[in-house]
Amino acid sequence: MRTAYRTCPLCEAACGLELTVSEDRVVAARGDRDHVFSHGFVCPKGATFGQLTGDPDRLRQPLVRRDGRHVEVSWDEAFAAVEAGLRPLLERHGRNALAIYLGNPNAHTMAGGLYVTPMIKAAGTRNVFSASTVDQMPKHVSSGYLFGHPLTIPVPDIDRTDFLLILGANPWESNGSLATAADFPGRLKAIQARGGRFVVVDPRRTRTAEHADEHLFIRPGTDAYLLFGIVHTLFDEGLVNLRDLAGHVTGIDQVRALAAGFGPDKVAAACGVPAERVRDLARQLALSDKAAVYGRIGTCTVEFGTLTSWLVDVINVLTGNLDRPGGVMFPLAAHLRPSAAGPGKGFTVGRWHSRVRGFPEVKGELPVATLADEIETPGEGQVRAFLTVAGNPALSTPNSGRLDRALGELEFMVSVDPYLNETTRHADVVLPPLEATSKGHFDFSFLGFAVRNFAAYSPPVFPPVSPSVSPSSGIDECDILARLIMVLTGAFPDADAVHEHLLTQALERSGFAQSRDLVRGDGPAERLLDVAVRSGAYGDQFGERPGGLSLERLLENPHGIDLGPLQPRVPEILKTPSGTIELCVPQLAAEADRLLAAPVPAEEQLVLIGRRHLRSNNSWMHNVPALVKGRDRCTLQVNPADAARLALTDGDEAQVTSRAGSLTARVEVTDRVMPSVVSLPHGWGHSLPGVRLSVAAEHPGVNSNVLTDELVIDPLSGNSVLNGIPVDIKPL
Ligand SMILES: Nc1nc2c(c(=O)[nH]1)N[C@H]1C(S)=C(S)[C@@H](COP(=O)(O)OP(=O)(O)OC[C@H]3O[C@@H](n4cnc5c(=O)[nH]c(N)nc54)[C@H](O)[C@@H]3O)O[C@H]1N2
Ligand SMILES: Nc1nc2c(c(=O)[nH]1)N[C@H]1C(S)=C(S)[C@@H](COP(=O)(O)OP(=O)(O)OC[C@H]3O[C@@H](n4cnc5c(=O)[nH]c(N)nc54)[C@H](O)[C@@H]3O)O[C@H]1N2
Ligand code: SF4
Ligand SMILES: [Mo]
Repeated sequence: MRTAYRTCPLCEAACGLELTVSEDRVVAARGDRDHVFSHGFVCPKGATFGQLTGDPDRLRQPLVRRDGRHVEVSWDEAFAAVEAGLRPLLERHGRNALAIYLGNPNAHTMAGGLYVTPMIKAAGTRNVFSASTVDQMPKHVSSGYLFGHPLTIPVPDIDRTDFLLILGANPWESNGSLATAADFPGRLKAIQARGGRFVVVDPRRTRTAEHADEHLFIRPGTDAYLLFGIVHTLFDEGLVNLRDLAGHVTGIDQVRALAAGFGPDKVAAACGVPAERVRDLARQLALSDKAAVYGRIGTCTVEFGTLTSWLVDVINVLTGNLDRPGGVMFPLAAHLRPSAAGPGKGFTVGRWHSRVRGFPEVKGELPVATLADEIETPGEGQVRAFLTVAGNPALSTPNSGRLDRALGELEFMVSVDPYLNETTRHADVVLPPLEATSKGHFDFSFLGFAVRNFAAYSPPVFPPVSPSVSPSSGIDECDILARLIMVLTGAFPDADAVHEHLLTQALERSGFAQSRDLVRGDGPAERLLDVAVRSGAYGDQFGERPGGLSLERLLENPHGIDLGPLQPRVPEILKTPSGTIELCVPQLAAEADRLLAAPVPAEEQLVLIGRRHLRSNNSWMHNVPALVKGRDRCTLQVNPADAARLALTDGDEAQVTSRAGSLTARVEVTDRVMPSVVSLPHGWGHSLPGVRLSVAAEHPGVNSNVLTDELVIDPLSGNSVLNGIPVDIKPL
């Protein structure tokens, strides 16, 4: 037995784990008490890390579908099958005949951070889709317009704030998102312990809401009204105070004019939050010395998602809390560098459009809500082949019943995924990456959203065995993606040539092309990390700044390296054409007008929202016994008043129907959901034929995305609407 330290790769909190390890498996996992960021915190998912990586249902060899059945083959056979399936098809129908879908775990792997972008380039298709358009795309778009770059997203400085307003987030169970904060619950309690307050706005009384100083119910999809009501009050009561941002903001008068139509009485009628509470929130935000507004997925997965995400930061700006300790701030990750001085090009969308419904490209991708259209609709540019990496769109995207049928019509499909699940069952070839314990880990995605700057790298716990030594051993995900790049380009003799090419590119981009011999690292991802970190904000600049960060220094510090509290970054970080925070662009002004003209949602219409549980992670962790045992969690929560009206009692089966589909769910009567709102978690529905998830099959649940509607989207970002879905409910 030995001890190994490793960052948990399962959610955005990036906790340090202390693993007890035998020769070939993780025997126990607990929080790493010496970790500079998580200080010993762990949740039930991190604690079952060993069971997850040791899951007997995990694929360890590639699968190829023969006569409708998936059979194990060697890696060479699998890549030959990919080549045979893909190359002629792309030659005949063109590059756009291939669609790519990138799922959430790409944000949690080094391969996702380093090899996915080159793979998309190699594919040369415009049909790129990802979990971003069922998640945070509105925040990218609003940040792009405000600050000039879609990744310039401010995070709440929760360790120093006095007052935090949380909308549409439940970090007590999700552990936070677009705000990496290990032990989010502990950090929220610390606000209260130092005399501060936090308020939660949510249609459901979540665990976060229970611990809050105040919880306000809100009608799903109506946060934009509430936030506009706050903006209106800030102007109306003379509470606007830019503080240090004065001179760095343009567009204030336009925002004042837009907000004029959203008086507290008007917004109260639309969102259900009383007018006096709207005014009071504005006053608390303006009068607290340090205040922050934080909105997350409940504010994104709605029809006015970009407008809502924008309003969150408009308030942070108008109260002078953006880029200020205790407000919302911009992290500086170790693998990145501060920007060059001066304005930038700004943010634009629409370099191309989706073929069938004409949606603009955003951040290089198209809305996943239109993927089925692209597969089903004949004509030039029709999608005929599909590549998924770490995604389960058959469960996680809207009207997934339709998408599931469309996947069955494809001519060829490849999935890079460790499970044969609801999506990969359609694949002709499944390429399973090594388990997390056999790969290194660095959070390229999340360190840029951390509420305190820090860096950590974890080496593989079990060094991978080459498939030439043991044919049943997997290959690293970077090698899988490199071999896909070979197939897609036809340009490289082997995976090593791809790795070498990317390393040369990275060195050139960093300005250290001459330092090739100084690069360290056992694997290709590690070498790219070394280049990024050494040329990054805190790096040793390949010896120019002795004592600076490098892969070597990260390896010497298995509990991570603390890089201090967040620092102000305005104006360096602003890359809009004017070099200011552009508070009001025409796209958002038009959205505000659209909201003003929109019919106020009918109060008696039943609407569906989702629900995350501490022991789930989207769709893919229901095969770990410890995480699914106990009471059935896939229930339809119904408010007692609605239950009485619909003649439903606790434990009944109900038929739930939307424009998109219909399903049967077990009813749980609870006043945790507000009247006219019902809640069903997503990521369930594991009873489809061809799936190899033996534990999940015993607790299948139902797929809530059968009900969500692919025809309604947030127009500015292309994001799906997954909350506030109109439904009819009948007892069975
Ligand atoms: N109704 C509703 N739908 C939702 C949401 C909601 O709130 N409500 N939430 C949305 C959100 S926020 C998200 S992010 C999406 C998630 O949507 P997806 O990313 O499509 O789905 P996941 O369930 O995260 O599936 C992850 C897949 O990655 C595989 N995987 C796990 N680890 C690895 C790895 O290391 N490498 C590779 N290659 N594969 C791996 C798993 O086996 C699984 O197939 O769901 C969205 N869908
Ligand atoms: N345990 C667990 N942790 C996870 C995940 C998981 O599946 N399980 N998924 C991970 C992923 S991929 C992500 S993106 C993050 C998401 O992290 P969070 O954003 O914290 O996600 P949720 O827990 O879904 O919280 C969203 C809240 O919004 C509420 N809501 C719904 N509609 C509205 C609305 O219109 N207005 C308002 N104000 N609220 C609304 C819901 O009731 C819910 O409580 O979690 C991550 N962490
Ligand atoms: S909170 Fe997230 S990172 Fe921390 S142990 Fe749980 S799943 Fe892992
Ligand atoms: Mo997500």
